Amino acid sequence: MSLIKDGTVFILLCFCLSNTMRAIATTYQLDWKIQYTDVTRLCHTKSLVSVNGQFPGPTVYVREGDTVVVNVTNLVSYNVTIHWHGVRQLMSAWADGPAYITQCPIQTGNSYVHRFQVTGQRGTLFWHAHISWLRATLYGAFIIQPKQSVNYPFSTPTTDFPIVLGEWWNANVEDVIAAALASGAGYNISDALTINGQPGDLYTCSQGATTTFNVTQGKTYLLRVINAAVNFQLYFGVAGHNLTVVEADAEYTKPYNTPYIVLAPGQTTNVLLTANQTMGQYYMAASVFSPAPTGPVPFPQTATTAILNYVNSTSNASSNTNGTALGALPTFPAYNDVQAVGTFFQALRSQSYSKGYYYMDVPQVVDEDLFFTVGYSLQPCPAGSQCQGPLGQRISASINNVSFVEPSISLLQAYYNQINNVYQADFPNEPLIEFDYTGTYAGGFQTVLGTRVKVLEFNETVQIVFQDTSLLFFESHPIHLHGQNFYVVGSGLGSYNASSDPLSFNLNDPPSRNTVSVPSGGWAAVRFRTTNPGVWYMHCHIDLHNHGVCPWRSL
Ligand SMILES: *[C@@H]1O[C@H](CO)[C@@H](O)[C@H](O)[C@H]1NC(C)=O
Ligand SMILES: *[C@@H]1O[C@H](CO)[C@@H](O)[C@H](O)[C@H]1NC(C)=O
Ligand SMILES: *[C@@H]1O[C@H](CO)[C@@H](O)[C@H](O)[C@H]1NC(C)=O
Ligand SMILES: *[C@@H]1O[C@H](CO)[C@@H](O)[C@H](O)[C@H]1NC(C)=O
Ligand SMILES: *[C@@H]1O[C@H](CO)[C@@H](O)[C@H](O)[C@H]1NC(C)=O
Ligand SMILES: *[C@@H]1O[C@H](CO)[C@@H](O)[C@H](O)[C@H]1NC(C)=O
Ligand SMILES: *[C@@H]1O[C@H](CO)[C@@H](O)[C@H](O)[C@H]1NC(C)=O
Ligand SMILES: *[C@@H]1O[C@H](CO)[C@@H](O)[C@H](O)[C@H]1NC(C)=O
Ligand SMILES: *[C@@H]1O[C@H](CO)[C@@H](O)[C@H](O)[C@H]1NC(C)=O
Ligand SMILES: *[C@@H]1O[C@H](CO)[C@@H](O)[C@H](O)[C@H]1NC(C)=O
Ligand SMILES: *[C@@H]1O[C@H](CO)[C@@H](O)[C@H](O)[C@H]1NC(C)=O
Ligand SMILES: *[C@@H]1O[C@H](CO)[C@@H](O)[C@H](O)[C@H]1NC(C)=O
Ligand SMILES: [Cu+2]
Repeated sequence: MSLIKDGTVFILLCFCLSNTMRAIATTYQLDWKIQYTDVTRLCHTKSLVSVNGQFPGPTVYVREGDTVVVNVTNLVSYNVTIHWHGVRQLMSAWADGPAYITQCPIQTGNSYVHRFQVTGQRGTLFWHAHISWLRATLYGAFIIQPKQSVNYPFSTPTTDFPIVLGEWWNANVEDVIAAALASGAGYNISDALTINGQPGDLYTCSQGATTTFNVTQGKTYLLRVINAAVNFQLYFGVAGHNLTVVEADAEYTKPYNTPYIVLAPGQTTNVLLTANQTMGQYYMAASVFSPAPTGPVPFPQTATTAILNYVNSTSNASSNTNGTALGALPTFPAYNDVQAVGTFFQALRSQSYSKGYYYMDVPQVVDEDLFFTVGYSLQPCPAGSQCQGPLGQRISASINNVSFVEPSISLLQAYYNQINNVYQADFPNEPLIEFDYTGTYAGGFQTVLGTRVKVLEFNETVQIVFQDTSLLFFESHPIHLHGQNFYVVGSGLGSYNASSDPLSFNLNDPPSRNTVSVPSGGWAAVRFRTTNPGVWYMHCHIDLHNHGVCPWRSL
């Protein structure tokens, strides 16, 4: 079966590719065994795919400038790869990890050594599997501390808490996606959302195990929030407390005070929390933002929770449930509040930090001007199968009407060794057929299948406008770029207007991100300079749109 995805791939030409390292600070040597381990949630025990038997996987702490060497050995029956999400992989494309883009999958019994230097970034990222749906259980935090000589651009917090948001299926996730692909029927949504692997108090069989974070009254904490969910954008907040956003996707932001944050899958956000409320226990929670406007959409309805627990360090007594707030959840906008989510994302601003190591390079002039429609489409049923999507077909996803077909060897290998007929370097710069992208659509729903890449020269400035389309229905697609961040210079609802919208672009202090949440029924514009030679995948981080067809929701 061919895999039909909404991704494309950039190839940056320059120098020769190399995976050798520059001057070494500390080198971390990690030995990761991909193995089965039994885990019980919601009173269901299953054997899941883990790193070294840990679920969620290990948190990797490094410092900017460090070198990381990870020997990944596959001891399970699935093909596996591991991706370092948001890590720039400067001159180390071979270590990036997406299957069939920069490497062939690691087959059972084999090992693959990732070697890369963490350079020019600091903050919270994560790692996850990058093949099929294995990242549902193969994920963990990747935390880059600033260089020893450099302070945060905010008061140093008392301590930090990685808060990794995820999804739990009682079933084997590979069976879930395989069933969806084989039948063409809808996929089974997850049974729970999780915080650090735990569903929390609102889910059955989960109360005793709810993640608890102890705090001391008056102190300030850094919450490193990571959306490692497979298919959903999430709201996150803490009852009775405001959050101050200070970093997103491992780039500092200007401090932004807000009662809640929003993260697309693939996004990370650091927030400061001051524990200055009455002694007690307070729920932190995450719940789904899903803007599809065509009626109720399937998503986990119950919020995942963890507990912020004020502890009296004098008496060592936990405040337990006597606090006033336990029971109250943080307040979020409606599950489909596109406006509120847009307001949140648009409020983020880069923090230019002038202590000699951080610079901003927002392209003021554009060499490559690209316009990419992102959206749903349909594919015929595979021969002999029954599809239950719209018009008796199956839903797929595409960019500029091209659905990405996985090659059989990695594109980086094909590029590096000049192997022909693996990909075509003709990805369209704009849709071949112009239409009213957010208006009524009367054309065909099928796409062009292909392994088509866009080739960019080194040190070019690139603008990409991502335009959601009305094909089938609107969606907020989180588009993720490997290899480097981009600046999100603008966004809006409706169809992008190339003459009026650029006038309101923020070319001064836009946030630098690796994943942009394209507004549902709207557009987002990003700019970047091509700084990193390699082959870099760009795709929607809703895995359903990045794995084969997605024949879910019928209309
Ligand atoms: C990686 O780990 C495997 C399994 O333990 C081992 O056989 C292999 O030699 C290791 N590779 C390197 C380069 O250390
Ligand atoms: C695993 O990867 C190998 C090498 O790319 C490929 O030949 C094989 O078909 C893959 N297996 C599955 C189950 O996808
Ligand atoms: C999906 O859910 C249905 C209904 O609960 C169940 O019968 C089926 O076994 C599930 N499929 C998988 C692959 O978990
Ligand atoms: C949160 O911030 C809002 C707006 O600045 C303010 O009105 C509110 O009192 C704050 N809440 C807390 C708990 O600090
Ligand atoms: C708690 O701390 C926040 C952030 O510093 C501040 O905005 C808020 O006013 C404080 N609230 C109280 C009750 O002190
Ligand atoms: C902590 O416990 C001590 C001893 O019981 C008590 O005197 C103090 O008031 C408590 N502090 C807070 C903030 O509750
Ligand atoms: C509180 O716990 C700490 C660490 O366990 C211990 O050193 C300290 O003596 C305890 N204080 C009290 C008042 O029990
Ligand atoms: C939090 O504090 C309570 C009470 O002191 C203690 O029993 C518990 O082990 C602590 N939990 C964590 C995660 O540190
Ligand atoms: C909490 O309240 C219960 C019932 O009012 C009481 O028995 C218990 O001692 C209280 N615990 C604390 C730590 O104050
Ligand atoms: C996509 O391409 C197919 C095949 O050429 C065509 O039928 C369809 O109309 C195109 N759709 C769009 C939205 O351009
Ligand atoms: C990239 O281009 C800019 C502007 O043209 C130039 O200043 C800079 O030196 C170039 N950088 C490299 C690495 O070539
Ligand atoms: C785009 O904006 C310009 C300038 O405001 C306006 O004249 C034009 O009609 C707009 N185009 C569309 C398609 O709305
Ligand atoms: Cu998508």
